[in-house]
Amino acid sequence: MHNNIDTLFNHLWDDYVAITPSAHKVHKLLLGEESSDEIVNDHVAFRTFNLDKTSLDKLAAHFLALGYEEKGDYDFEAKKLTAKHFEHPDDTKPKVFISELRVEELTEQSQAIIHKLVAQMDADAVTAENFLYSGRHWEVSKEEYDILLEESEYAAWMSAWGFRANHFTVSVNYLGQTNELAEVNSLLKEAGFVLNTSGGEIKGGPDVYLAQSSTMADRAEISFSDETTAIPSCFYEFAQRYEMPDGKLYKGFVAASADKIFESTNAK
Ligand code: OOG
Ligand code: NI
Repeated sequence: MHNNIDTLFNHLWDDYVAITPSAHKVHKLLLGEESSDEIVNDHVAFRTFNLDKTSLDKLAAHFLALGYEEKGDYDFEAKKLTAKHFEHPDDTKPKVFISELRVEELTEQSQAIIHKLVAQMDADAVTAENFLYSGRHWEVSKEEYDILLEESEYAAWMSAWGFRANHFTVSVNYLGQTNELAEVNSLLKEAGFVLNTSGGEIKGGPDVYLAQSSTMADRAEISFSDETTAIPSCFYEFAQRYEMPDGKLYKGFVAASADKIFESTNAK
């Protein structure tokens, strides 16, 4: 486990940009060349399988040890996912969103593949300091990836990329250039980025105190056991939070919006 939050997020970021080169370009675009401002991170998201060795709670333990607290839970019935979000008492620290695939709800064939992959992982790996950015702990073939992909894009993504930040999220509230998500989206599109349009370019809005958008994932090369090929890697998200009636910014997530954000790793 890490003993320093900022060091952990720096490692997560380095691992993430290595397979998400557009993240650097997004930073440049939103900060402008001259600016010395920094991007504030709204949240970082992780994915996993709900098996003993890899459960959401095992990932969450890394954040609980750093003072994070569990705040909300979410269910995505059709995608067979359960999720929780975590906040730190110091609210300059990014929130954390962790989901897990309910493996037992998949077909026998997909379950067998996932069990075979996770069986290759050392049970102690999950507590290692670098676990949250350690990637995949197994060999997987393109054929297995394709079988999973037919049933669950999430399962396929996990089988290929393993444990790492799935996305970082720009806090639009703290941008210098504009604080409107629609304007951020325009800038992104003018610069040629492809946005996730599932459920509309902007998911949510002032009525649910959270508006979100995201790029479609970059593509990066992955070494399968039988071939090397490019598949969707990670994406970048943008979040604008609104004040609740008590005057405080909403800190939770919105299941209906999240359901669509997951689709940012679909093949375009
Ligand atoms: C997480 C999708 C949900 C959000 O901000 O609602 C999400 C994922 O794609 O793993 O990040
Ligand atoms: Ni997110």
